Amino acid sequence: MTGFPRDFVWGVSTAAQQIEGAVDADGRTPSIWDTFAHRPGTIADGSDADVTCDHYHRWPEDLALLGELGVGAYRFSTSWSRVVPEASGKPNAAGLDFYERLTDALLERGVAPVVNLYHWDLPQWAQDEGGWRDRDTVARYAEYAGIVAGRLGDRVATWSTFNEPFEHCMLGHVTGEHAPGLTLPLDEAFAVAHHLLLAHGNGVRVLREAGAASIMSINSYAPARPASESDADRTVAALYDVLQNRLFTEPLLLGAYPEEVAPLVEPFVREGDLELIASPVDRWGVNYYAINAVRAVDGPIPLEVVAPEGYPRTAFGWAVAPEGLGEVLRDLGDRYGDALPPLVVTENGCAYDDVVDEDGRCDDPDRVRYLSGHLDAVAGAIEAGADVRGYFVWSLTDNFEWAEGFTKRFGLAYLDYTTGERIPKTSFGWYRDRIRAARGGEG
Ligand code: IFM
Repeated sequence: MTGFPRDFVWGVSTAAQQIEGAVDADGRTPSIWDTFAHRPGTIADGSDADVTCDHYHRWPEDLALLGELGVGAYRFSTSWSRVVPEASGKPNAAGLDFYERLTDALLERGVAPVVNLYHWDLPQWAQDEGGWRDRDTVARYAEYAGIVAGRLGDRVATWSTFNEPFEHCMLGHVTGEHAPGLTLPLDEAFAVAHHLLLAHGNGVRVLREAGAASIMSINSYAPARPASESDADRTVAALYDVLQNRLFTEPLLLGAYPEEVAPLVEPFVREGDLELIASPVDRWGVNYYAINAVRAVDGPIPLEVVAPEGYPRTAFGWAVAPEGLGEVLRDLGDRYGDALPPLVVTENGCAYDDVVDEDGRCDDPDRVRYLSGHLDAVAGAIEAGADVRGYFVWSLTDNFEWAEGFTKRFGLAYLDYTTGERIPKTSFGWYRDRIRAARGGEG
């Protein structure tokens, strides 16, 4: 059990759209994901996000789970369409009350709230006004950020502006697999990328004005390997590395787009944008799940991402490759040096086909192996010099896994979607014990 400083932050992460349900309660209006999920054929099991884990009503049970786990921090996101349900921009007091109750209850339990302002759930009204293709959405995001920070800013120390803009941009606006389900040509999608980044910059400004102590940007990383030795696969693996690992990171850290894509983004960039985007942040959120292999294909998107050969796979088909996490943590330091703030692993986890046995237990040894291996990789990276300050498991309970609906279970606790019951899995007790041991046996 070496490698974890005593003040290392142990946490779990969730997202509003995936857990809250209650999509029309207390004034909330639809997000793009509510609209998308109700469109036939979009979600693998034909489900929607109307109820999910019903966290909006059952949050005290989820807080009790956090207490049992003994985590020091809980990362959740606020739902924009719960806080600002209409294009008028008027704040919804009932929506803000919910997040205030949650925040206060976390603080009472000694769990630090980590509030993420955007996890892919744009209000439908904002999409109808043009969504992220439209620069005006940046200003709407800043208004929303100011409203949340105005209500919670005196209690929440740690904030993040966005989660995984790469996936939201590409899956939502290029491949159409995610909401809002657009299939824009890649060059038009760079408008979306730039506006997401600009909104982040505005978010940092607004959060600083509200006195935020610590602000994060959260991006996903996946080492990219060519699927074969062919020149075509090598070329698209390099392109994928730029898009997945550098397109969002370099403007944020260096104030410049990677030269491979800069001319394509340039039409959307105005004076002062890059300075704002590169506003200093305090922590760097790293989401990691797998190493990817990339192969060349014909079509408007010239590449396909597949699992590399030779690794065990999760139920999602993703490679179980803990060394990839170590590689990501070390490479960020190598690539960006002093420009890189201290790192936090803000998501790491795996989907398996978990079942509850006749004794009511859910045994998930594959998840224990996965998490254990990845924590070892984090410890190894720290020993090798990476400045990693925290680790958050995705996720507290099984939840709505976007286009996969409820078919993919990532939770430390099993969610019975018929009764809403939360059943801690073996991995839940394992994580609790691992946290205790890392803290030197304290509860
Ligand atoms: O469930 C998602 C989460 O919303 C964003 N990061 C990846 C997770 C697993 O796919």
